[in-house]
Amino acid sequence: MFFKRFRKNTSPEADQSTKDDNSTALDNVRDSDSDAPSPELESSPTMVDAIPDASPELSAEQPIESTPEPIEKEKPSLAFFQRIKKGLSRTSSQLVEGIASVVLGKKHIDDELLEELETQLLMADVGIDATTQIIDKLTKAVERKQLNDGDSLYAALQQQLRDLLVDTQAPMMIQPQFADGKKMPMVTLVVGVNGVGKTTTIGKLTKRLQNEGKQVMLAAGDTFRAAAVEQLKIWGDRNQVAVVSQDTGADSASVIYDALSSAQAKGIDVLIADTAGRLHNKSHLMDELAKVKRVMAKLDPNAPHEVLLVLDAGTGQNALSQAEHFIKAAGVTGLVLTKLDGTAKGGIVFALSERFKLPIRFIGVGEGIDDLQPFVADDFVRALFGTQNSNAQNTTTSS
Ligand SMILES: Nc1nc2c(ncn2[C@@H]2O[C@H](COP(=O)(O)OP(=O)(O)OP(=O)(O)O)[C@@H](O)[C@H]2O)c(=O)[nH]1
Ligand SMILES: [Mg+2]
Repeated sequence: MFFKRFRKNTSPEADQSTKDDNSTALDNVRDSDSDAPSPELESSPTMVDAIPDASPELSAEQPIESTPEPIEKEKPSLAFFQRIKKGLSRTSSQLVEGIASVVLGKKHIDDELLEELETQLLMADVGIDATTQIIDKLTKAVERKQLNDGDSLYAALQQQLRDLLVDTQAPMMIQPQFADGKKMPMVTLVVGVNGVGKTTTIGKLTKRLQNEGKQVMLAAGDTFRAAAVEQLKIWGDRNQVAVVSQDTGADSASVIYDALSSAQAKGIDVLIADTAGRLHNKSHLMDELAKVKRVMAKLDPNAPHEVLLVLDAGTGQNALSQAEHFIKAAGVTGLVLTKLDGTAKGGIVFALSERFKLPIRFIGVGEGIDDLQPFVADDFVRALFGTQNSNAQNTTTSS
């Protein structure tokens, strides 16, 4: 069939990450691979900035609510929808305007039309696997005479895109944790290559969690870059939450261990740990993440409860390769796709979804503190196609 001529190419492309020169320096700050919170984990002084007093109702002795809550309960407002729509405008003009010009108004569907549609999907980084799947289904529907003209093809395509995303819609759940009858913080580890938006995402997520009434603490686990701790502290100040840190060059696992210990003592709801950006194909750097996880488990065998992989949507197909490596090394439980506002390659959402079927917890559609939005498949597709209707007001993010 015509679409078979597009060769399947799943090999990692040349790495597009630009800030990738930290491997040697990170090597220098690596500690031994010891599992235990060994002396070197305790060696640097730990600073805890701006800890607000834990409120009485957050005390570790209090009984804990038992029902997990989705992080976002509000119904999307028009502003919410418009923000996503605006953020997706570049992808929308690449993908949807291209498709609309090719498909809409056509009286007949022939191979040539389907081939043009396929090209448009590939150009927007929907990826070969997802594109093949979509075109395959549409071709069968045409053969069965279920689709007769361009307009019906356009509608069916939107449904196919929605179907591809169904498995990935699962909001981040704030799950109360317990050990020995005591409340434990839900630990979220944030990982990804350099510059994808990890720290910014943490800042935005903190605000979102606070709006849900959660007590949050941050761990400055990026001990590599001198400015990294400061950057996290700025977000801490902005949100008025404690940031646990050590000096640049300290052991990341040590910082996160101290932070978890402090968060447990204070009855914090959610501890979010930042990490240094690292190249996904450098195995020794990826091993450091495994060490961070092992050290955390000394304090809570179930921590981290969430490992968020942050991916820059603008890296296109390279995001697939990053995801593959981080899933192996860090046990990723959810994705955050950032910078959807700055790229025409937002079709990567479909490629990721088709390949990994991992929950996409959030999408980043701008640099502002409110520009992190829970991922809702239906909203995403409607925002992309600019087809908001009255249903938008009734869509919730709960799975
Ligand atoms: N337009 C846009 N910019 C974003 C978004 N998310 C993050 N950024 C920007 O991306 C840049 C890098 O963000 P950081 O949060 O520092 O990225 P990082 O992954 O922590 O980087 P390293 O710590 O160096 O690995 C910053 O200028 C952010 O403002 C987004 O959703 N949209
Ligand atoms: Mg950072």
